[in-house]
Amino acid sequence: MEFNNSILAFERAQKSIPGGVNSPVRAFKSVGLNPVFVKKAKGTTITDLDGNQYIDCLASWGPMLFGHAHERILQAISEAAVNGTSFGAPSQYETEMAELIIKMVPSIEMVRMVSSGTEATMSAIRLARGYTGREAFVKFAGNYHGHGDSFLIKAGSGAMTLGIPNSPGITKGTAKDTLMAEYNNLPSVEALFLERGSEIAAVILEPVAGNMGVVVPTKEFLQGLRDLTTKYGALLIFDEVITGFRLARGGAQEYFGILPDLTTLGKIIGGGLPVGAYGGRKEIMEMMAPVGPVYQAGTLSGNPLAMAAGIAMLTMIDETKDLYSAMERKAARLEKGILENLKIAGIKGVVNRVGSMMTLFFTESPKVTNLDEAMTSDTERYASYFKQSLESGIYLAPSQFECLFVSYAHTDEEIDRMIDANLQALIKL
Ligand code: HOZ
Repeated sequence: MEFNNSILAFERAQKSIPGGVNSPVRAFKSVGLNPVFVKKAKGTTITDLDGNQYIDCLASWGPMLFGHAHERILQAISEAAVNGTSFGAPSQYETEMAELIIKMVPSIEMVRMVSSGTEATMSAIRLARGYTGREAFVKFAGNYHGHGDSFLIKAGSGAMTLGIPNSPGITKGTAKDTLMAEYNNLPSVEALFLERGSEIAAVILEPVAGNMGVVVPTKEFLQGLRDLTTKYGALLIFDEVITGFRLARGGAQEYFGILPDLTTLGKIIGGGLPVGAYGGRKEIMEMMAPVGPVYQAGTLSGNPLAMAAGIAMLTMIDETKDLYSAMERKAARLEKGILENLKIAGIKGVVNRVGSMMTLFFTESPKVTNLDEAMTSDTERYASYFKQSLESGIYLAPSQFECLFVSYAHTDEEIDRMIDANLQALIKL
């Protein structure tokens, strides 16, 4: 494969954009390669500037359940655009979107739209603090909730990939209110509540972690968090930016049958356009201005193009009866193939999967249930695996600590090609 045009594009980009990218993990730094510049994407196929084609397993970090440039989403965007691209004033799109989210997500009675998952989590924490009158919150090592100051402490995703989980620029004053606990370790949360229960406004988590690679919670862990937060009068916040509408119509909360007080959403609900949202019980959400005193605002919040795309996306999700069963079947087949390949290639690894999200960890550890275990992965081995996969036409996340996403749009033939490419890559490691 030739990458000459991507190399030139990256050289040019680095002169005007820090690191040549607008989000760090895209720079392919941790896999030691030049990033591939995308020219276009349609369905499950990405085409780069050099004309190379890849089966896409990144899905724009999750949202492309139906593949890229889906006709219904394109049509919704173009129909909306004719009538104006931003109003900074209410439109009925926003209400329709809110009604769809409320209908589909079990715990949401009211919802506020914002423009990214980062805005959603920042606002949800502010709301939890305003509602409870408390300042601290509990976050789990390796969970990533966007780049708001108070979340960049032992953060996953790009921050972890690049070795900067605690970013400079976060003041001690901010950091002191973020209490750290270990994922899947309920006693680590109990200890914090025992010590500082009356100061804790919320516990926030990814109900399936996707930003230290996929890490699956035990049902007891989630139930324990629900019980603890209720006991101490703190709010439970599920960050469903990745899991919302991907694991089930009602997200991880429907999948596991455990309801949070607040939920944050992103990515999928914009059908690929920049959108986030946070929602929950009415009495909590009515703390937000202009009804209540907690402030949050944005000219682009509820943007008509993003709402139109999101309405089309959620409507398709609602109408596609075999969506989750089909993704489960395809992802299970891929998982089985990868596990068999590991045996054939004699390579140690752990595959964590829930529904259509999975990660192959190159680790000797028998399981990966928290950040420490995720960190035992051989990231250099992942980098070689990534490179081999790319050259066989498979586009994976450029980091060990992210997810592989199976889409409804992937065909069985593509799943077989992924399994074949996986074996070829493993054999060469
Ligand atoms: N936070 C994203 C991964 N979980 C990365 C977003 C991006 O680089 O585009």
